[in-house]
Amino acid sequence: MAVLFPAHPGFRGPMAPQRLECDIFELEYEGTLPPALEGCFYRCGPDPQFPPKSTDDFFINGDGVVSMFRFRDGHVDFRSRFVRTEKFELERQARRALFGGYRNPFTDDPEVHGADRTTANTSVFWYDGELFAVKEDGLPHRLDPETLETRGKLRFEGQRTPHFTAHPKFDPVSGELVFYGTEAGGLASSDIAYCEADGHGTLTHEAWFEAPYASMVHDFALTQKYVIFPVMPTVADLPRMRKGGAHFAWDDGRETWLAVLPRKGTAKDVRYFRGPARWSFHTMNAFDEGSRVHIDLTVSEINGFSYLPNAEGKAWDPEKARSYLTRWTCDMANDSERFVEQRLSAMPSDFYKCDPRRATLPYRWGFMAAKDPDAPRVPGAPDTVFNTVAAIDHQSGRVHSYFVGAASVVQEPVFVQRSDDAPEGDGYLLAVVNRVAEKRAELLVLDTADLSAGPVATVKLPIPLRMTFHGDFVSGAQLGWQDGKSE
Ligand code: V55
Ligand code: FE
Repeated sequence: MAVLFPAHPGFRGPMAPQRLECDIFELEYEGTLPPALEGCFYRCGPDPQFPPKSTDDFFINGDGVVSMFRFRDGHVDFRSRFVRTEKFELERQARRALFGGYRNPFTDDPEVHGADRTTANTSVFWYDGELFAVKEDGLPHRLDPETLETRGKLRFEGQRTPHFTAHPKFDPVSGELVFYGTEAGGLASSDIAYCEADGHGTLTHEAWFEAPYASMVHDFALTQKYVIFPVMPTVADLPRMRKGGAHFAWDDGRETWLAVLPRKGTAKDVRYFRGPARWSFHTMNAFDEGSRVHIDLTVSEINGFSYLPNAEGKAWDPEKARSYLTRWTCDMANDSERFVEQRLSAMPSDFYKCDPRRATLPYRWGFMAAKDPDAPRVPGAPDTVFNTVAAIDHQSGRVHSYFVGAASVVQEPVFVQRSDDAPEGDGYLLAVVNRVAEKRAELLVLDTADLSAGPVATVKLPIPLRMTFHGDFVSGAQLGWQDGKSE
């Protein structure tokens, strides 16, 4: 008998499972740590606790790991912990994988039937003084912001949806949290539950509507007046799942449907705008301009995940899978049933952020991980990895960027404002970079005032950090730290 992860590249080289739970105190760093960074930078990503039941398992099915860079009084400490989901605890007891393929309960061992399968592996967010890790097929798991211990799940009183998006939005004007659950009515159902909560733990709105088909709605868009759910042809199918097949397949025979609802609207208010088959993982921001609703998001012609099957068995085309910052516009005043599409940047990009103070509002600055297509491939890494941190100035259309170096892969950059009253977009970007050949990672601190100048500080890790999806910065003030009292 052997205990081995699959031999394919998704589990080897830079993608090798790490299963890292560790504390590293007093990380090395070069440069100057700006005072704005007093606080914690959290990230969430998948890492399989055990070799999967199937050798063709893929990356997004890994167990959730949350890592933390803790900046305090000029010191940086690192910590990482698995999220103690029900799946994690059951498998740890058994010392092997009990749950099968990505979001397919029919591939699980019978003994775990009915257990919570979510891995909480996609993103972290801070809400009402608490830290949460979440994946879109379950509820957020509450984490202690210092120890990263798991402390139960978030379910609002009266909440009906059992699922919670990994991309909740915060309305900076009202302080509301806006989220949704897909497949809310059960596996492969087309029910979307649209929810709003106030800033202090009370659910204020939950409206279910039926989308034109059951699809992965990984992110959505929010303005002051509207909420928009992009239904795109990454389609869920129950009969396929029952046969042990994939939860989702790409089916470009279908159109893209944008479900637009007025804020706090219900099923009767849904208006659809259609367009050609498109895929988007992430939204940068959205806003109202008169009767028009603009949605800025990354758009590709097919799903970016090479390992999702094609409904018609077509081969995955990496060119069509490249995604670009794009603006979709819906005009609520005319009776068109189509949305208008405009590409905003020629550089492939994803993993977007905006200044949270301008979310839902007209805005100037957007931040992203981008790809300089002329840089040499990173050996062993997928071709889709990013090598550049970039900011777009929507006023001029100009993109400012910093190439992170050869044989290096950059993860999602996270924005930290220089101060509470700093102008929009003025501050820092925190980005984890893997130096693949050297098998170690760095955290770059870039100043948005001059991105191309390179990092103002570089924090060094003695190990690589497996690819993560999304992160968030939580300030010392939010964490309740007392000024000048180091621990
Ligand atoms: C994404 C990630 C997921 C997932 C579905 O960023 C989509 C895209 C980490 O898990 O389950
Ligand atoms: Fe995401």
